[in-house]
Amino acid sequence: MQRVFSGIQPTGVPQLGNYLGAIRNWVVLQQDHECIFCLVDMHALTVWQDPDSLRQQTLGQTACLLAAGIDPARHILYNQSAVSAHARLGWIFNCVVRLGWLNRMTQFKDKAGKDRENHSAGLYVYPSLMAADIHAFHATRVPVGDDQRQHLELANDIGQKFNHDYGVAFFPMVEGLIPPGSARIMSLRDGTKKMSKSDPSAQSRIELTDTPDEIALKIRRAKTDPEPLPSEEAGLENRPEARNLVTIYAALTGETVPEVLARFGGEGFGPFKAALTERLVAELGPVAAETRRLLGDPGHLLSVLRDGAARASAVAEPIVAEAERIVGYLR
Ligand code: AQP
Repeated sequence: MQRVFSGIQPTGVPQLGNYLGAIRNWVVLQQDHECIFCLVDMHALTVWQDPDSLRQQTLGQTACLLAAGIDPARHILYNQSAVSAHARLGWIFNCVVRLGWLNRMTQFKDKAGKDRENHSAGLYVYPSLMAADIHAFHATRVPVGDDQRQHLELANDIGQKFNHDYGVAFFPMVEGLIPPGSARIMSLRDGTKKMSKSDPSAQSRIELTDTPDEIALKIRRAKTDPEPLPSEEAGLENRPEARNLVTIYAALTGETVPEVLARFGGEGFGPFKAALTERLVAELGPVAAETRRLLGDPGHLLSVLRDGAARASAVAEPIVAEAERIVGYLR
């Protein structure tokens, strides 16, 4: 059985892009893979986090993931900082990765913007820690959203360079599982910007804990343009907000964009937004209700994470100890 590793940053409440690009796919993969799911709090720290909020968000995301269908009895769910293998292999990979490779990472450029000098070194080396997250488990499959494609390629480059530098065949190649037809879900306020947990505007995203009324309001207020929806996909050209809403609808129903347009093309946004709200509420309503219930018992959430960390350590420890032996650490 192939081993899957994937992570999510506890930087806020999971949003619709996290759900459609990652979490929904994780739930399905549990059927025929050995899965390790991680709340990557060390990655979250690459951007300033209020300590109490980080703890709270880690528990909150645990509740969301359990509510969405992650099964911690059959698979592993834990937070990254509780397993030292990540930091240890991350350091080795910092010494394997080349600066030129990191300089090409578009996510760093996007997040740092023009103010590069004032960002943490952690944000810059984020991709080598991500490579360590995966390789510490000898995971071969990594489900991620479309935005993580470049980081995954780098994880393979780092693993292969380690193998080459030390003359071993130790780290396997990793395959990204990017859901078919998956698109980047964009902000509801600006169709050219990715939907994000940490966007300052809560109106820009649907959160997994939103009530039906909040979902309805955010979709009603979602930016659109004055034209009706087109009947063909070509008509979405240069209409990023319209494209985004149609993409979300298609992802929720499993239809293609042309199929959605065949139904709604020619109509204004009013009826389409109402239909979209109905779909969102049907999909996310039960997740939000279960999340609220689980948040009532933080002790249970903590015990799920602690048990997951012990099991994750048992898998990663021999792999990382062997990498440490290969590089020449004295024990
Ligand atoms: N907008 C998106 N569309 C599709 N997939 C997305 N993912 C995130 N946003 C979108 C996928 O969700 C998984 C977990 O993401 P993450 O929390 O590790 O980091 P992120 O991509 O930086 O997500 P956010 O919400 O934008 O977090 P912040 O605001 O903290 O930077 C990944 O598989 C990602 O592809």
